[in-house]
Amino acid sequence: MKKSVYSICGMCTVRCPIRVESENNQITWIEGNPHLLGGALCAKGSAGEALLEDHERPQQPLIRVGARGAGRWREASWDEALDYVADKMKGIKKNYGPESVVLSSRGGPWQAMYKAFIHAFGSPNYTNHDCTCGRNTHHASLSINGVGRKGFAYDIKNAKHLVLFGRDMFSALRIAENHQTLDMLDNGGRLTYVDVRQTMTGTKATRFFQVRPGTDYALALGVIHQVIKKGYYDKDFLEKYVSGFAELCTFVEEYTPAWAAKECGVKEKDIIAFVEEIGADRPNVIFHPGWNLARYKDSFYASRAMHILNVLMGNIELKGGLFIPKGAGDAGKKGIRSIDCGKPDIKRGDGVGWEYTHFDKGPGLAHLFFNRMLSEDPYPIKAWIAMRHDPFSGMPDPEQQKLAMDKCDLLVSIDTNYSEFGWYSDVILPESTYLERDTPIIQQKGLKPRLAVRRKAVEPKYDTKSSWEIFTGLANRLSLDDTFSFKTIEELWAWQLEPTGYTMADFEEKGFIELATSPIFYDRENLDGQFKTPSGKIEIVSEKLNKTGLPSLKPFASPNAPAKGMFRLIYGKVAVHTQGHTMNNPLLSELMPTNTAWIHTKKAKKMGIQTGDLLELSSADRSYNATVAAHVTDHVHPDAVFTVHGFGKEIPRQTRSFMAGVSDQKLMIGALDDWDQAGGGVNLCEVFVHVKKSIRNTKRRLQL
Ligand SMILES: Nc1nc2c(c(=O)[nH]1)N[C@H]1C(S)=C(S)[C@@H](COP(=O)(O)OP(=O)(O)OC[C@H]3O[C@@H](n4cnc5c(=O)[nH]c(N)nc54)[C@H](O)[C@@H]3O)O[C@H]1N2
Ligand SMILES: Nc1nc2c(c(=O)[nH]1)N[C@H]1C(S)=C(S)[C@@H](COP(=O)(O)OP(=O)(O)OC[C@H]3O[C@@H](n4cnc5c(=O)[nH]c(N)nc54)[C@H](O)[C@@H]3O)O[C@H]1N2
Ligand code: SF4
Ligand SMILES: [Mo]
Repeated sequence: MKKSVYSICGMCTVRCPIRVESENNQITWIEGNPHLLGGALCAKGSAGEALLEDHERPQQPLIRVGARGAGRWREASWDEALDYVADKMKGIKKNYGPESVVLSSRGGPWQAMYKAFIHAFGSPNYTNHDCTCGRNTHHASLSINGVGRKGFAYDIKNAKHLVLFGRDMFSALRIAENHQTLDMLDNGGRLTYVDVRQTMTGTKATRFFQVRPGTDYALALGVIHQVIKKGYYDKDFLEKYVSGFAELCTFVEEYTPAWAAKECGVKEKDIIAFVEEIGADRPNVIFHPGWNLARYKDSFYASRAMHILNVLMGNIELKGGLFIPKGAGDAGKKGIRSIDCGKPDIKRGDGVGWEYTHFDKGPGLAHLFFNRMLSEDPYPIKAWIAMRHDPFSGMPDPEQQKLAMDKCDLLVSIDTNYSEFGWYSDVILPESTYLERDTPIIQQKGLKPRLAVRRKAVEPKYDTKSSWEIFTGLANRLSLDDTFSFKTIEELWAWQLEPTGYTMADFEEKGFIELATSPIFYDRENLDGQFKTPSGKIEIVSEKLNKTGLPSLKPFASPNAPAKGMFRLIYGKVAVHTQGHTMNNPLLSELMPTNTAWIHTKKAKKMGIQTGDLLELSSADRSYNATVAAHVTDHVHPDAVFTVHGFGKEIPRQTRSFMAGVSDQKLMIGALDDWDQAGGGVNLCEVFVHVKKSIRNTKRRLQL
């Protein structure tokens, strides 16, 4: 039987709308939703079927029988596995209190359910991946605008100039955003790209700055200096909505383009020419703060500089600028319901909210759990449930994490794959792939808000379940039925939609429900109340921040150069892989089976290295070594070696990715404790590694 459903891609967390065709329970076609993406899909999205068909993913619940990480499992029924997890959780609750259980997830629109589960159980310890992703930018935005990083979105299509600092958007891609950028370029718009190496995005840019690693803040300060000097800022907007401009002017006086050029290793005249361009293009100039401006010790301040530049451009709430994402209420509609349970009033186990009071309590900061798990302060952590999250891939130094995880009586991985954490855990609860499962309805904010839902295209190939079934199964066993009262997804959908007046049939025509037919902008003359700072203004100088001992305007500190024989380790994404979880995908592993280490031509020449030679990369303390092929190029800064994240997997059941390439996070020894005290993000880019030519013989390696 032939079938066509609209759904949501799950190969990465962009969650593009898709249309999927199947015949006799086999996927025959996947494309981007024609109503929104004109059919476009990326390579990863096209490899969804390969994920589904992959026999190297867990096919039923597994319970560990050998030592942790030894890879000896027994197959279990769902009842047995859910009973096992629930019984352990009950025991932990009785002996140590409910707060002894941590649940980490990948965040995103479905996190309400996971959060509600752990809160209903009685633990405040919900956390997510964001300390290695967008926390610095998030906290930077909060400190200036009073709203987090999702408090603004970007109308790139109608912009005249998009400025990206280390936001490699044509590799680390979002299809709709890429379409918008290409449209902007077609319309004569400009793209300025800043990176320490050349990238897919840099090659499309109209201006490219290759900076010394960790000097974005200097470049931004030089730009701010010049913008102010030339008067290229929106005086009316500043007067109406912004405080602290006078302090900013004084602060940037010394940070001239000439000074910035020296710090960054770019030309002064290019900085000046760039400022002339944005002077001409404003207010339709977007400084996209990305996620972390890479992950340096001053990324919080570099991110703040991006937000300040947007404010100077006066680009907020206008076409071709930044806009506040609109929800159902803005469209005069009622919103959907979502599962919710208030957070228990107990101190968080990561110290956020009581020891670290300046951070958004929300998901806390996952990396701060580990030392506290070791010292059992403020209380012991006895279980860690990772839902669509792989702490050992997404966070640095997995060996150090294991020491803390070993204090736990229960480690659970809810995953579609074997993750590195899953392989070390006690129980794997395999989730059905996104093509085999339904998920709750979500609201997507934007200029035109909409409702979306993921629908299963085929029945599960193996004995796997959807996350709503897994959480409901656990919740029932733990007597959390008040929060998880529904029995079927249809019941949940009906409850979610009830206030809106819509029904599931309304998704059928296009796969989503449009809540507004034309873009909604607020009145730019009346934005009062939108900036949730103490003063209600956009605060360039924040009293709240100053009170926590953090300056609002921090002088630039030049980054350390690498010691002799060492390089700064830089990482990034590629268009054909997602984080650390597609390396074993049958199709994607064929497209890119391993990573390499990029090294600058001059450095390579000195070391007698050519492309294809094997390099040995060792962590600073030499406790972790990896061998990987060199990619010799002029397009990486000489201080750095660059590698694509996600490789160096050590899961024997995943034969295609087993030991392929180098793992950046395993080289980051000690990095869990090196984090931005102001922004909360882990300083993933402040890691130095030893690099030398390997004595291993490539030919012999092939024979083995
Ligand atoms: N294909 C694909 N797309 C993705 C993802 C994926 O895994 N695969 N992941 C998604 C997620 S979760 C995220 S957060 C985004 C991430 O999106 P990005 O942040 O754009 O992605 P990265 O590749 O991590 O970007 C890091 C870039 O920063 C550069 N860099 C390193 N040091 C510096 C520096 O000092 N200054 C500057 N200016 N640049 C520097 C690196 O060379 C690299 O090109 O991508 C999303 N999209
Ligand atoms: N060294 C280094 N560290 C990094 C990064 C880096 O580039 N280098 N990138 C950082 C960034 S930007 C981010 S966002 C984080 C990401 O960190 P994580 O969120 O941990 O990484 P992912 O690999 O996206 O996903 C985690 C797990 O989710 C599983 N998964 C995928 N789809 C599904 C599904 O449908 N259901 C379930 N249950 N599980 C699923 C995957 O198999 C994987 O094991 O890592 C960060 N850490
Ligand atoms: S960017 Fe690609 S992998 Fe990610 S959701 Fe969209 S189609 Fe899927
Ligand atoms: Mo991310």
